[in-house]
Amino acid sequence: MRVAVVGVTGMVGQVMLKVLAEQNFPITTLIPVASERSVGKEIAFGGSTYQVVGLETAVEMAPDVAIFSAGGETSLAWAPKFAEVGTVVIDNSSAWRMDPTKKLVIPEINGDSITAEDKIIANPNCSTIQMLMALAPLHKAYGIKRVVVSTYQSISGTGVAAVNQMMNERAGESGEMAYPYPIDQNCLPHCDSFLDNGYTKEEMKLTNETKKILDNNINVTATAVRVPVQGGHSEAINVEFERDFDLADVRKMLHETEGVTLQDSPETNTYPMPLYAAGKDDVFVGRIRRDESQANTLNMWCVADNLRKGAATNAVQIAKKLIANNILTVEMA
Ligand code: 2RA
Repeated sequence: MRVAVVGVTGMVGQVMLKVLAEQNFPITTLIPVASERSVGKEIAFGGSTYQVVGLETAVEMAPDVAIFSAGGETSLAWAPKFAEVGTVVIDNSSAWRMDPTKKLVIPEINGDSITAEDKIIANPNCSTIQMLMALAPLHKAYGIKRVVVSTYQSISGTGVAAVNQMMNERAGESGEMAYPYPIDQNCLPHCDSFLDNGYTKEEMKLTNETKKILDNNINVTATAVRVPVQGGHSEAINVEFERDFDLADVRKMLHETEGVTLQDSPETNTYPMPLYAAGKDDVFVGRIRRDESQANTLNMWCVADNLRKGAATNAVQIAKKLIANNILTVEMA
């Protein structure tokens, strides 16, 4: 299969290459795509070396799949051009997520909704993916009415400049400022830009994407906070159900959910932490307990690697779903 990775030199692009290799995705030709300043750079993959090409050239090469992580503007301008030559685009930006004609997919939840007509498929936001991986099985069992979520998002979600700022601050050095305030030793209730309703775009992604993927009747209110953690997003989730639940059943359901690992044993200080979730593909759930202040309501703590299941791994899993559902065919070697 001819696979383009658009934004290949970025943090998510690099993780995409890693995950494609780890999962033995059936690539016969890799087409690494980046901005003009990177054209000609060599990328090692699967025992071969490939040269980075620009977008125009990549479209002419008509890959079977193009996995994008190159920002919304590039996706809006170029995803349709790839689709026109028959490429299936899986886009990690927010550009297409709320487009009513585009599918927004977490393979374990709604991967089977994809059809051969879907030429541009949107990857949800990282914080949405991990939250819904934990909530989807519980919604089926008890019917979710409302979610109150606070996120503790790693600095890698902002980008390499923010990671550099934090590391410089930690080393007592000055350098490029990605944020107007210090990141290290600080918490910033400011992920993405502010909207007229007082929320940030990041917070409204949790609301809007939950409604699109899981159920339009679910009410979500979010507070997204940037914390001085290099990798891995954490979330404190309070969820109110239509019906009562049994804690043992909740734990059993989550334990049995593919892609979710239960880490919930307070007596042994066992709970999810971003430092230990980094580099892994599962969503880790713990601190499960009844909200004693309100009927039919549960608290939980959820952690995942925002560059893996929150972005690259979910995108690669969508591509694998296309093969499993015979939407993409693998040419025999
Ligand atoms: C963040 N969700 O963590 C975004 C990543 N693009 O800022």
